[in-house]
Amino acid sequence: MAELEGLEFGKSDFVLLDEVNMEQFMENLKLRFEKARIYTFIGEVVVSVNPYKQMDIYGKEAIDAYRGRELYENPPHLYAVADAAYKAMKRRAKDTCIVISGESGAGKTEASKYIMQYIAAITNPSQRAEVESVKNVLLKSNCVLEAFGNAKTNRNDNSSRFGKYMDINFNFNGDPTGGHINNYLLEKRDIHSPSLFYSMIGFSKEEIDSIYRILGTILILGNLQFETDSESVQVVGSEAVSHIAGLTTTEPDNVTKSLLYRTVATGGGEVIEKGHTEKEACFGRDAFAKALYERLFCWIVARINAVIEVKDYNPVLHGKNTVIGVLDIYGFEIFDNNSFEQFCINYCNEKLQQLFIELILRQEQDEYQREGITWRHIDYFNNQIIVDLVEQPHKGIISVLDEACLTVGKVTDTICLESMDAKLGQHPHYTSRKLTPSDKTMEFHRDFRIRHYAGDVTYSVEGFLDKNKDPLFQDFKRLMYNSSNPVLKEMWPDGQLSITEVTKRPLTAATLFKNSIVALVDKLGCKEPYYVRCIKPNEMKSPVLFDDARCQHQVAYLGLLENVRVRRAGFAYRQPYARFLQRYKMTCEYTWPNHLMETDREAVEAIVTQHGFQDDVAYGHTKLFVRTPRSLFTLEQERAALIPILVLFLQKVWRGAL
Ligand code: AD9
Ligand code: MG
Repeated sequence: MAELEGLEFGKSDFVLLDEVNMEQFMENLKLRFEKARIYTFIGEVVVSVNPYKQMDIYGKEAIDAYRGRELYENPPHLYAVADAAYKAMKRRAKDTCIVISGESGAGKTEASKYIMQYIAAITNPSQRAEVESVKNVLLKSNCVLEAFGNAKTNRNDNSSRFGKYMDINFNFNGDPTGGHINNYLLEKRDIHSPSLFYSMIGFSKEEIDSIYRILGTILILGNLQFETDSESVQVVGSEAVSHIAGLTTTEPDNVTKSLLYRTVATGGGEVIEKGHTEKEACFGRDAFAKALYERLFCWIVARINAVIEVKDYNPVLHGKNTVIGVLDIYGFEIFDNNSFEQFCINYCNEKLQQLFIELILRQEQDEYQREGITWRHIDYFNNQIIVDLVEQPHKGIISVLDEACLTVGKVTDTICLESMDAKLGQHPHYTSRKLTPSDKTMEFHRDFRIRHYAGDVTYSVEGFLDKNKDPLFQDFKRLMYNSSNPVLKEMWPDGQLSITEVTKRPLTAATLFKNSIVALVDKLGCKEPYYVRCIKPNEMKSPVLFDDARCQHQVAYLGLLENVRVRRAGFAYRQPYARFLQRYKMTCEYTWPNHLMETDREAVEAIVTQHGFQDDVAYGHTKLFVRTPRSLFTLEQERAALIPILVLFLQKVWRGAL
């Protein structure tokens, strides 16, 4: 609860509001934004508003001010959370994670970069070369991934089209030893003009050459046209094909064949070649370009992981290996036209909200109950019901989609929508709009609506099935696998299967995505979480505009008010009696060097009473709960002042002077 700034900048912790309601919350948020105070705490959570201008608050001076300090000693800042996560990791050997959430353009990626920079700045004070090189690679990997994974959208000029979770591993010294990156669903639209990149780490010349060749192929595919003459489909012009063959080191004839035909196995096990229609050929070409990009991206992530992987770690020699995870993942998206990608992104945000509820709200309440502390129950909306709507086996939307994709024969998006309507029509968070003619066109809607925790989103079903299936014909995979370029071949191991072997259907895109998000949530769930909640102040990318309605909507769906309520009703700090005693027993005459009381709890009571903050605490069955961090701050200061005296004392004892 930093109160170090004057009140003209508003309250630096929402917990300090006179009353917890939306009006006061928004007033404070707006005032702080206008005074260029873009960060505000809710206890340990940092709420950040995108300033849309360069701020002079990230330099060396700021880093020094936050290094090793307690959260409440400085004004709210990303560095304060980064330091808290780092301290928990270093002092208590806890794995921690920093979850950065918010909608597109709210400032998540920028925040993750500042956090990484901070961690890089405060580690390895002795400048050991091998640690410096690890840090360098970790920071640089971000540029490479951004060059590949970002695109300009109408909501953000530099929008991440993939979610990124990065684990940073630390040794017992608290220095980074390596890391690991997971990426989630690279959006496959609008990536026909990849940006070039320059900072390659650990790639061989041959690999870099291959990357450029693949990018070249994608660009050519983007311009490749088909024409239909006398019933057969042709590629327009012959240069494109020979270009592609040259770049991918494959045979031009095979390239043409893959573009115009597909191999199919008949029911009797016969293998035949079937010519594409022009439409199918276009579809195949686009799927090929997208798959090339996607595999290239995954391959680059895998290569970066190979470089940053922790090597030669010996737990016996090096102690426990701890981790800080940083998650930067696309926020909730509501566009004019929402499709499969938005469906996945929004599902992911439901899962993260569920984790937030789980960790912050429920755990907090459960603990008070367990410890026998009087506690007023806080009502909050539990979005599990929406998570179930999407992911429940046999019933949820993903399962209906998958079923439709696996059905042999022609299942269209509309048929799939009917099946969803039939199964989910009664669900309180699902609305079918199929039977309502749209007002202007009198056409029937082909969409469904989900009442997300963040608001209603209408999804158009068009293209859902194609995007959910693996749309790439096996012929392209085989073409790539047969390339004489080893790098390319490595990216397409599934190309070695013949058509009769490809019987088992690959997992659908939605199921793969779901599995990766479930794994992510498991990973986060076992770490101590820290949160950065990003808010986008306006749609104009303006540094001066605070759009009240837009901001209020975000505050509502991020659950920030509930967060404040829980925090206020609760206790900022807690510790088992024994641990508390061990740390602070030197500050009280009754407990130093050892107490004579019956229980540790009584000894702790003696310390608390001696320092006069008995009204600020509650005694649980096993732990002491402290309402405001200030009380603890006093204890910490006293302890810090006593330590040198104690050391002197002990030295004298040691030398026999006493
Ligand atoms: V998306 O879900 O990837 O589309 P993000 O990641 O939430 O989105 P991003 O971090 O890319 O948003 O921020 C968008 C833009 O806002 C940046 O390109 C900056 O121009 C601007 N921004 C965000 N945070 C800051 C900041 N702390 N200081 C200055 C900022 N500018
Ligand atoms: Mg981003």
